[in-house]
Amino acid sequence: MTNTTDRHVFDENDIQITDPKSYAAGVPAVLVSLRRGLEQMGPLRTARTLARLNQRHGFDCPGCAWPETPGHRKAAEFCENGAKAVAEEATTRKVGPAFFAAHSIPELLAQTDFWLGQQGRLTHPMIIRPGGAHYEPIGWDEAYAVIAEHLRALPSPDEAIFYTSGRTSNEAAFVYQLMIRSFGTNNMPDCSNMCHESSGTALTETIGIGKGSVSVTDLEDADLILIAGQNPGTNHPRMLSVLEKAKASGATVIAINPLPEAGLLRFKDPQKVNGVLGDGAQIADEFLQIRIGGDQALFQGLAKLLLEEEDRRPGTVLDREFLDSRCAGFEQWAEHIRAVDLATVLEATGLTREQIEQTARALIASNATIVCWAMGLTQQTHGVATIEDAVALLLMRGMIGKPGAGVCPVRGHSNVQGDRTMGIWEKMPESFLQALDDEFGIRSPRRHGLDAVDSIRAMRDGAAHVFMAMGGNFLSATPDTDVTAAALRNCALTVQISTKLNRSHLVHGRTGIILPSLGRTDKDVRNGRKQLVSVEDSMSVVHLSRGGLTPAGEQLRSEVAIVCELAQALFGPDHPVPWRGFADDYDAIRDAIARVVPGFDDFNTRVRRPDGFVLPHPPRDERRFHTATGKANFVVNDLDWVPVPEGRLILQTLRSHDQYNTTIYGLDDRYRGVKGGRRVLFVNDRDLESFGFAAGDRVDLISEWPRPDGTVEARRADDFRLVPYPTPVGNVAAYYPETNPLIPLDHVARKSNTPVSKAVTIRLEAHTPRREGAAAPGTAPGRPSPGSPGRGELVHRSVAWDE
Ligand SMILES: Nc1nc2c(c(=O)[nH]1)N[C@H]1C(S)=C(S)[C@@H](COP(=O)(O)OP(=O)(O)OC[C@H]3O[C@@H](n4cnc5c(=O)[nH]c(N)nc54)[C@H](O)[C@@H]3O)O[C@H]1N2
Ligand SMILES: Nc1nc2c(c(=O)[nH]1)N[C@H]1C(S)=C(S)[C@@H](COP(=O)(O)OP(=O)(O)OC[C@H]3O[C@@H](n4cnc5c(=O)[nH]c(N)nc54)[C@H](O)[C@@H]3O)O[C@H]1N2
Ligand SMILES: [Mo]
Repeated sequence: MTNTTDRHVFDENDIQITDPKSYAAGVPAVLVSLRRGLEQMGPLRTARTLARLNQRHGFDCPGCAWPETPGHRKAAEFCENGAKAVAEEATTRKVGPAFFAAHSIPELLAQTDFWLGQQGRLTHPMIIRPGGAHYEPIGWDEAYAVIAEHLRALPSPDEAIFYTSGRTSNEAAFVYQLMIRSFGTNNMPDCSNMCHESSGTALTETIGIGKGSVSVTDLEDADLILIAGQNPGTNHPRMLSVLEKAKASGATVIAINPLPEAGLLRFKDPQKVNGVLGDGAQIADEFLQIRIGGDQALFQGLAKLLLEEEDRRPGTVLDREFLDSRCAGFEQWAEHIRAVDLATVLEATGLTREQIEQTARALIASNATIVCWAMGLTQQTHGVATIEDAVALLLMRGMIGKPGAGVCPVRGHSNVQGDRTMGIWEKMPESFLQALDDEFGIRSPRRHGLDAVDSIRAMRDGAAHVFMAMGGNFLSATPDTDVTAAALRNCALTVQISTKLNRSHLVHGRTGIILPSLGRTDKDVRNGRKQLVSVEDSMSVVHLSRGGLTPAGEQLRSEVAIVCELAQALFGPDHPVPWRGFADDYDAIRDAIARVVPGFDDFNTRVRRPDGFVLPHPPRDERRFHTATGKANFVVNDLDWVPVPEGRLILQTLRSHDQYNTTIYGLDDRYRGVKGGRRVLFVNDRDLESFGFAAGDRVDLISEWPRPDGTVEARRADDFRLVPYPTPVGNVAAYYPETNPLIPLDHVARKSNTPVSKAVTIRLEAHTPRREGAAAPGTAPGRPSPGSPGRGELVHRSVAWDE
């Protein structure tokens, strides 16, 4: 496997560590994006592709869900990591029948995620039959027939599971959920279950709609912006330009994070001369280095200080008019908050009293406050409660439904919000199901379906037998990798509709099928006409996306076509849904969406406007709250936080600067000073010392989970380098998905069932190399552990550019 002449060969044990950077973007970012494009696509395709990224006549960036600035788009409305996402998809490397013939499943399982992703675009439908070791080509019609046969053979439709990742367009998502509900189940887990489910749950309960209430303009107009549990420099880089603008017009930005993330400290805008030459703009005015899981304590502590100031100087803090006319539950909540013990708040947050008082003063001084957040808040046991307390902090001062103020959950996948709007949810409300039934003459099932965690349980326990995924990488994205692997292998059939090879293709059911699909950048022609799709960004703006690249092969089909063709095979010619018409003309799908989904009237016309259109949002538009009380709700939550048990550490699992979720772009985390490897554990100097380790030591991570019977379940992830880092004492960080085998399936957030990826109790052991060939724990002998990708060095096949 070794080819030392190849310049891409990495020895993951040869990791270089330098000091973390205190600024994001700038010239290195421009260079990295061009280099990645050239490596994957060659010069012509790179120039052509990047010129269309996020432009009105181009395609929506398959990176994050951050909106485009309406009206004035720059020539280059993208970031380094958007360019990497595009290069990853628009690559000219290919994975076809010859590749699968050459590599058996055990061989592929031994490769790293990085290596798998680097092999290129999937080009042919493939099948692996019971007992087989290789995927083999299969025709589309035969593949559909195999899937339909398996689905029809199930005793109940609820024994099938249909996953969705968040890149799927509105049109594809709508026909997909229509097929699934026509089949008879609501088992529709999606990546949102592992992402912003806590936000959706908290916002629905408090303000009556599970979406953010602000626009880009609001951010620019804000007086005060809190950014909690989010790393925009890496994951939403275009947000930095907006923050820079907000600051130029006087906003104060407070970053709340256990880590001093580069993007929050300083930002150099590569689009501007001073960004290239100068020191860049200071983004965060204050950095609250909070302990992992301390945010609810911070929000409750702040609320208490605000209530006390109102007592001292009545009428100066609370928006009484708003509270009286628009809110419910304030008095009860305030009574609860007054009883909060500030000593506990200081212990839970690790902050000083002065820091909290200063933040309280900033909240009182601000006439327009926005709270932004992402995974640092949602992936916590008390994620829903934390967000409800953040909302309460805004509501008490009337900070919603007015310019420059509101809630801003910053979404991940580029259409994760749109997929939900289109009905990808295991518990869509009755009004949606009824509208769907009325439009199509079907009978949607009413019983709620399974989310991601419950789907794994069902497959593990033999209660579900067919698993199908519209994009994503279910195995690597979900917690408890070995348990998920066993669950998937327990299925009769697994089907992956994908653009790129990933670990989920290698851990399959008795029969496994791969269906290669077009991506966002690809030209989609049906019936001689170029088809358009639409997406909804993090701020509820719906707009078109038009791919333009020549697809990786003749065999690729669009997600819409795949769903409609499978539905025809499954339901036969007499089904009431016009599948054929939908596959040939996406305008017809949009016309149906317009009749079923609120806010989409005149969809086909409005989506063709230059900047698309904004969906209704009652709290933002008219300060109306469609909750059970008809008002904005203050919810009383007991204070919860994450103490560090003696001799243990709390691990958060996060993204490096060189990955898109489970897709690994490269092995460098530039802003955090890591080069050439991913198996690192960021740890405070004092913990290094107290545990008797030195920088660079190799350790094994063992997570501990108490069973109901009092015993402890241990999970391991082996061989991580210790990297001293400015993280709070007792709190450590490492990358996902390498650490997912450590997260117990039952470690979930209350109410949202989201895996708690940001607070896992672990201990360290000095790394003991395992005997060569010995099976990793949790796997059958001879079968490589799906969660511990092999350390095989990276070897690139030579590829010929076709453009
Ligand atoms: N380039 C790139 N862009 C992406 C993605 C990607 O992988 N790569 N993924 C996309 C997706 S799906 C998503 S959901 C988003 C994710 O965007 P983020 O949520 O920014 O992603 P994470 O890397 O998980 O970072 C979580 C941040 O929360 C902090 N944190 C951890 N625990 C706590 C805590 O208890 N309290 C507080 N206050 N902070 C905490 C971490 O230090 C880190 O800065 O990005 C999207 N955009
Ligand atoms: N430990 C830990 N686990 C986490 C997280 C964490 O912070 N820590 N974050 C969670 C979050 S926020 C999320 S959103 C999930 C992400 O979970 P997923 O969305 O399931 O994972 P991705 O890595 O984004 O999926 C990548 C795969 O999608 C396929 N793909 C890409 N584009 C397309 C397309 O256009 N069409 C189709 N059909 N396929 C496509 C490719 O085959 C690629 O390999 O992971 C979650 N898991
Ligand atoms: Mo996400």
